Amino acid sequence: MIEIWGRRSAYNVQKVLWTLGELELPYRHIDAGGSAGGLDQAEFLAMNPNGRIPVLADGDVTIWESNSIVRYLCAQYSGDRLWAVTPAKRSLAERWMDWELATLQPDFLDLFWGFYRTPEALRDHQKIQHASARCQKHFALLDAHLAEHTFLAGDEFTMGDIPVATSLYRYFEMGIPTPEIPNVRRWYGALAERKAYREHIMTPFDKLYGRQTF
Ligand SMILES: N[C@@H](CCC(=O)N[C@@H](CS)C(=O)NCC(=O)O)C(=O)O
Repeated sequence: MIEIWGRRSAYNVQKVLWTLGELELPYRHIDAGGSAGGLDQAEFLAMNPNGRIPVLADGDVTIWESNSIVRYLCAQYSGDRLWAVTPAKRSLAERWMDWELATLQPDFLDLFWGFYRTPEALRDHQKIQHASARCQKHFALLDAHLAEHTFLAGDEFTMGDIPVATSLYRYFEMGIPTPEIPNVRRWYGALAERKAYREHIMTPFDKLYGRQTF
C-alpha cells in the first residue's frame, strides 16, 4: 500500500494527492506538518532529511520532493499516459515541472505568503506588488503557450500539467487582481472537469488567511 505523509492543505502535498487521484491508486494518508507536526522526529527525518512534506513510500521505495514523487508515480503506474517513455516527448512535460519549481513557485509563494498568509497590518505592500508583477509575467508566458496547445505538453493531459496547475485555484481565488489570461482560464476550466483536481486542488483554504504559523 502506498503511503503519503503531509497535510492536505500544503501546496506541494496537493500535487501528489492529485496525481494519486488521477491514477486511481489506493493509498494511506498520514497527516504530518503544520499543526500535526512530526517533521522533526527522527523517524520522519530518516525518510526526508529536509524535514519537509510530502514524502511518499511505496514498498521499499521512499521519495521526497513533490515533483520527483509525481514523476515516479506517473512512470510507475500510468503506462505511457501521463508519462512518456520517449525522452524527447517526456521533456515537453518535464520542462514545465522544472519551470514550476524554479520560476513560478518562488514568486507564487512570495505572493501567497506576503498577501494571503500575512495579517493585513503586517503586509509589505511593495513586496506584494513585486511578487504579483512577477507572477503576472509568468502567467502571461503560460497564456501564450496555451494559445497554441490544449495542455502544457500538447493535446493530452500529462504529468506536465500537475505542478503548474496546482497553483491556479489559489491564484484565482486569493483575492488579488489577476491579468486577462483567457487561455489559462480555458485550461483551468478543462482541469476543473477532472474529479481528482476538484477533490484535491479546488479545496477551501480560508483557514490559512492571515496565518503565518500552521
Ligand atoms: N521543494 C519541496 C518543498 C517542500 C516544502 O517546503 N513543503 C512544505 C509544505 S508545501 C513544508 O514541509 N512545510 C512545513 C509544514 O507544512 O509544516 C517539495 O516540492 O517537496
